[in-house]
Amino acid sequence: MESQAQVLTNQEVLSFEAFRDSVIADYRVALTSREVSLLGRREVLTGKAKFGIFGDGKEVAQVALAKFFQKGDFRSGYYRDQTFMFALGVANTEHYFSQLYADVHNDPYSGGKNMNAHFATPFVNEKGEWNDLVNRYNISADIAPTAGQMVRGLGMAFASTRFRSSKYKEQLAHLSDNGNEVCFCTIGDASTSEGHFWETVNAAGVIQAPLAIIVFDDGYGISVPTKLQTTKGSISEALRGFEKKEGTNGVKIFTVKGWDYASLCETFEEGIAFTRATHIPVVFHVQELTQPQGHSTSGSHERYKPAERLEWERDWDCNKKMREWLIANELTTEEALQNLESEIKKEVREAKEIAWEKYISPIKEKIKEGVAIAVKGLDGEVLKQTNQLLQELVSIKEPLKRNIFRSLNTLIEQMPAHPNAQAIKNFLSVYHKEQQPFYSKHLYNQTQKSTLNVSVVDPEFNEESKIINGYEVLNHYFDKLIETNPLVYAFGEDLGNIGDVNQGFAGLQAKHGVDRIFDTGIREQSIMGQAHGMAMRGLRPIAEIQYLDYLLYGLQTLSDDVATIHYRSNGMQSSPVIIRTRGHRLEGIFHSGSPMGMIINALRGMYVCVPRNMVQAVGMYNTLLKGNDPALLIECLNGYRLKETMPNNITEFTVALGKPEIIREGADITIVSYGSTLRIIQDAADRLSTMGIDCEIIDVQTLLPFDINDMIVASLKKTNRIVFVDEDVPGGASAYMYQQVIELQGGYRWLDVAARTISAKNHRPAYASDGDYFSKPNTEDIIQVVSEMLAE
Ligand SMILES: Cc1ncc(C[n+]2csc(CCOP(=O)(O)OP(=O)(O)O)c2C)c(N)n1
Ligand SMILES: [Mg+2]
Repeated sequence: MESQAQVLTNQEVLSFEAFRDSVIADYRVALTSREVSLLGRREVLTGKAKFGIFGDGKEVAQVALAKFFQKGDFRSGYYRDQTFMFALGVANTEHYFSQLYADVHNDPYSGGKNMNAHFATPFVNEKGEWNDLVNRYNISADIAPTAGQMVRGLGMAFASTRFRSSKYKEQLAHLSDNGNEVCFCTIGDASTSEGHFWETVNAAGVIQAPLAIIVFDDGYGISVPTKLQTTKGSISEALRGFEKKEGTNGVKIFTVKGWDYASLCETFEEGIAFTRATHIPVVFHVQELTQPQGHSTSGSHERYKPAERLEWERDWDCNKKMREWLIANELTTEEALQNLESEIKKEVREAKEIAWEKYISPIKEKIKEGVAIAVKGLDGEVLKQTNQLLQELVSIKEPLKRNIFRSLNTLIEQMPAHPNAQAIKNFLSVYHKEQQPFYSKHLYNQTQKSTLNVSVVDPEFNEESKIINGYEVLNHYFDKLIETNPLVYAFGEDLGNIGDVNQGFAGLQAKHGVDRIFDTGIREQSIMGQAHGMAMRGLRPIAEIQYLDYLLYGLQTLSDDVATIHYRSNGMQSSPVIIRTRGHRLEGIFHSGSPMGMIINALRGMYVCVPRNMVQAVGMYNTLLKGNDPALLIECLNGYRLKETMPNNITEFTVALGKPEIIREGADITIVSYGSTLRIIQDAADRLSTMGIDCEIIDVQTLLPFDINDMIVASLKKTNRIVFVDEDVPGGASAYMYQQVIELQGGYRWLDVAARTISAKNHRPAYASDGDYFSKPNTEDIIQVVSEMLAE
């Protein structure tokens, strides 16, 4: 759709008419957006939609801002940005209402999955490949957790710096125009209290990326006023120490009143052009905004805003101020404005009605269809009873799909001998099968770029294959990878200069440059966001969390944003980040955790790889880089100095995800595990074999996905005994593996004795080797449990 906002370049000599027309066009968008907010709220309060959050009070600032958003730019914003979206023409009122109604067919931003005013545009096509992002407005899919968008915005802005310095510009021409793209990152005043905001501003000040942060300050975060949120009651004041000075890095700060159209245009024009050219980040503190209808449909602001504040908000409403300014400057007349206002009211109402009809008609049709099936061929008492039971369904004014399932199922429950029972069941089953995918699809990539489609290439070895330390395998691999794949960037704490704490990248920054391999500050949340934003723009970052224990700092971004990006954008956006970390076994409470249950439960939407050694890890990196899904890969901390044979085809061989490997064959019991614990199990198996017990050991290799071909149950059929072992707490990932095999794979049918889990104790591991022995599963624990199972 063509933009309604036009960038006025300096060279253009604008006639008065052209200027006036563009101002009136902006005012039209502001009015339209206000009308959408007013009607939207009413739709929720009358029960046609579930919840609503609107952009009223921010309209004028956003039409001004949209003028400077160019094709190729990115937005990482929040739920108040509807006017900005309307001004760009990438959202329209009908679609807005479709999303408000959660219409899976007609919400173009999330396919009915996200709340209203959570926008997105397609970054990838139906084949899963990146679109030409240079010639379109790029709106990254919104999330509701406040300030979560900051770290993603940092990453998208940072990507511009890499594109600008890349040696492979021609190859990347569809992704960037020499790094000229600015990332617009909007946020509410109160959300600047979050750590994400400060981490992002600090990181942007250090790395110098074209990030434009726009703080929309309406004085409140729901009911809590600015003075309880922000030091000195002003975010621009609080940020002064970050300000760039002559000879320093930092950010440039602007303040502007949110009702002053002319100043807003001037300020945004200057600031956006500045960051685009220099890559120095900018912060706009847009002050004196209002919330005409309060925060959301969940409450009313009369409850907490003083009467004087409410009166001030009415007087300083941005649309009202712009209207006054238009008249004062003789850009239009009262009469023309009144005509415009009623025209817009009509337009918005019509668009809303179209959206509602599109949403509700198919549901009403289904009700008709279901009722027709239920009453077909009936008469007399049965017909009467059926009609009575379906009365409620047909009289619902705004029916939901779930009403159909409830009513028709109730009918069958109450009249089990109903002549049409089977036909009703068939109808419901078909309808359910048709509808479920709308709510569940695109959790992972379903195109040919799915990581599960990557073909298997076996590792090649010959007499000349080197036997070297695990970390050296990684080091050789990363060296070749950076050389051969221009999209790959590696970064994290201590990863650049010293080449990571276990030397996987040792010497590689010196060889390949600080552009490709670099250090970051200690800021896990924004390292995750930095990688995520880069990956969304088509790069292939490998970002480090130094130790698994510190993944918690980045987990919010991974769980809320990375893991949901493909799902919530309904398959229109992908973020194939690789998060690299190491863990499971070192020492003490904060250096040896293995919180795998937490991780796999938080990260549905990502893949989780747990390789037992560095060669397997390399095979998994190769697989991940060929697909477009995000993943976490946990290397074994105690494996870097163990000897391994390095495959000759180090950058080609792959390890398929979801395919366990039998690493020791045996007949008496199946022991299922992953990662470092396998070494303890192998030790136990050796000792058990001297006792005449023959163990089969299975490495699951990846927890997400888990054993997609039911290999483990095949082993259980042979041994009839199974135990799941890991270093997580009881009920953690061992319970997950148990559920997968015993319940989902139907393993319970093949058990001679009850299946067991062996895990760590209920607490974090105590310090030093004996702390480890008494906290985590050890060889003796395994020998004892397995012997007991064999004796039963
Ligand atoms: C992490 C998180 N905490 C709390 C909330 C609930 N919440 C939603 S909006 C909001 C207030 C945000 O205020 P502000 O940033 O000023 O934006 P405004 O809504 O005023 O534009 C809160 C507390 C949330 N969505 N996410
Ligand atoms: Mg606010």
